[in-house]
Amino acid sequence: MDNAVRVTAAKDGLRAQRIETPSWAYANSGTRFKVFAQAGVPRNPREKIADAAVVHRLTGVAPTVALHIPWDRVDDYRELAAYAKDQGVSLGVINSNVFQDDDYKLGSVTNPDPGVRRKAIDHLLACVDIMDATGSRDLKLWFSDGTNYPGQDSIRARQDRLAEALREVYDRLGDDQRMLLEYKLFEPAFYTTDVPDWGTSYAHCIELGPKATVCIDTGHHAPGTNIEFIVAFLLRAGKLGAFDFNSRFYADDDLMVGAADPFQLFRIMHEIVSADALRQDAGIAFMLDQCHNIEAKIPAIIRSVLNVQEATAKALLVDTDALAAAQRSGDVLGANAVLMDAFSSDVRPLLAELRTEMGLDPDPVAAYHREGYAEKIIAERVGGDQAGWGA
Ligand code: PSV
Ligand code: MN
Repeated sequence: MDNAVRVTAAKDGLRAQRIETPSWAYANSGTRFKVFAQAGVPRNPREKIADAAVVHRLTGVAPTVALHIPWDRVDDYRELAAYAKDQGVSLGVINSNVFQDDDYKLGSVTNPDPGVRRKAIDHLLACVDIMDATGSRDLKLWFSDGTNYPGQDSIRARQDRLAEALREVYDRLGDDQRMLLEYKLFEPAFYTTDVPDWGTSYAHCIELGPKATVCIDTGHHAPGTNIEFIVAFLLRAGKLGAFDFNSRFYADDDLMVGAADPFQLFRIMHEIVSADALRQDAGIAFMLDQCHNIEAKIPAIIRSVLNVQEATAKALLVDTDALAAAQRSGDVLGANAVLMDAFSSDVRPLLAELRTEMGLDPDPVAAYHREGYAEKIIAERVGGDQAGWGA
């Protein structure tokens, strides 16, 4: 394939790419030390959706917004979906939340108390009802469940309880609905976590069946973990369902994707592209899961979308023929050079050109600042309670 053909193919891949933004990234967030409120922040799910629609209008590749229940609880989800449609976006993954009630101190679906387990499972089932109303395909499950001290609870019994809960929710899914099981090494539990890694998630998903797949949150690993290996393994097994993209320097930092380690993001996207899994019908949801604690939220989300696009563009520009030839002949340095050439290329002009072809501003961040949306929401969103964690 010559370079011009590769650039055209890369543009096609980029044009078809879809990146989902999270409703909570538009709201106030912080650390356990302090949440710094920002002016103009949404006060309800509709205003979050309106902000997500701006991101989509300027980038052209972010047409869905993920909801988090109960943070985005409304009386009528069909009506919310219709509102989203009017804004030019649609509702995406439903994120369940069984980590913020007092009842969940010792866990949710793995809690030793069957009454608490019932409450948690009922919430997950209610999330499937919401999916029916919004037309969402995916239910995302993340459990903060675990223990802090050796002996606190039976590790094995907790796995049994987890499997039982997952089974009940799995059996409630419709034919076109899926379950995404997210893992996280630690926090808030510090000794054991009930779904700490991709292997645990994968094992449960295999046991459950084809509608259960793994969600990789890039911030949920031990430092130094080779995430692209996990991506490659799960792709091969047909069990990669989604990404929660973000960056981490230390733990679950939830910073902008591509900010801490753009090379890692490129390596991940290279695995995706080489497995031909960028296509929408490959069924992988590419989502952001970020919190913008000190930076302006909407431009940070736009920047994040652009960062994913840049890593994807580089991955699409890899000279696959040269790479395969170098790999076949055992040319270690040659193979590595092919990959590094693609990573080192400046794809910003290509992306700017693509945006112009798509009828977009070539610089979405500049366009955002120019059009005065930030000033408009600061002026309009006065009074009421700003949305944030737990609201
Ligand atoms: C947990 O840390 C997590 O990554 C899950 O995806 C949650 O739903 C999300 O964060 C909430 O911010
Ligand atoms: Mn996540």
